Amino acid sequence: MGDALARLHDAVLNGEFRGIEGLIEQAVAEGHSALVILNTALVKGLGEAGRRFECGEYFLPNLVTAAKAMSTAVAAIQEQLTNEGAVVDTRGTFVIGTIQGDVHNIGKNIVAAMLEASGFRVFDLGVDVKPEVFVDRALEQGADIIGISALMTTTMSRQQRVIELLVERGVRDRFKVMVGGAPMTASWCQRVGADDFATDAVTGVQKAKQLLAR
Ligand code: B12
Repeated sequence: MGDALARLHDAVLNGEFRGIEGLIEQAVAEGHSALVILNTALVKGLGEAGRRFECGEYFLPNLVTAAKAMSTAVAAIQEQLTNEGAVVDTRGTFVIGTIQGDVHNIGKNIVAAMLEASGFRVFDLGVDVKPEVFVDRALEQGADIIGISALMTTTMSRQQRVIELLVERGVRDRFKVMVGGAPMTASWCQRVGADDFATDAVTGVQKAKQLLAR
């Protein structure tokens, strides 16, 4: 790992959000692409913070500052992440949000940035989004794909509610639906009646393109 990448990894892990934009600039100056910075430094740093939280070495305040450092770094790199795609044509409209009860948005924001980089028009509904709001906004925006993020086993079930509402309103076949987030599996995707799922942004974008090609 380059010098700036290693320092970025540690800055996220240690929750040192002040000055993290400067480290991003340094990593870019060292010639690293936004995707490399994201995957080799930032995601790994936050992953290690998550591991430490799981085994009791880190407490919630540590996780909060690590997440703040990650969010600051992702915001600093977002424009470059989008520019790296440099796609001119619009592939389709993607309405994305984190489901009700869940405020995890780091991964969702990365997916949104990478979708934009790949030519999608993205409407980001934010976090803690009610199932009804997914459906209303998708109809308003003429979405092609609805993407529902959930990071917790306790909030996953509400993804299913979005699909039930689409069926109840007789509009299920107007949209492709993707469920996303670390706890997603093929069997969960099938059980809730989604069209596809992803547990990382790169696969998510690939699958979104495939869904529209069908
Ligand atoms: C950072 C973090 C936080 C931060 C979130 C900050 C933020 N702005 O997002 C803070 C500190 C606020 C937080 C709070 C909580 N958290 Co938390 N958190 C995490 C942690 C460490 C990392 C999540 C993350 O950002 N990962 C990095 C990103 C890049 O990865 P990702 O989120 O998986 O996203 C990728 C994919 O999932 C996919 N993807 C995501 N969304 C979508 C959407 C679509 C459409 C597609 C296609 C793909 C896709 O692509 C993304 C990019 O590659 C995880 C542990 C872990 N290892 O996942 C716990 C974790 C998710 N949290 C957990 C818990 C319990 C909580 C709290 C309840 C803690 C508490 N006691 O208060 C609260 C809940 C708050 C709430 N109501 O939502 C648990 C959930 C357990 C469970 N039952 O499922 C975890 C698993 C930790 C643990 N093992 O205990 N958390």
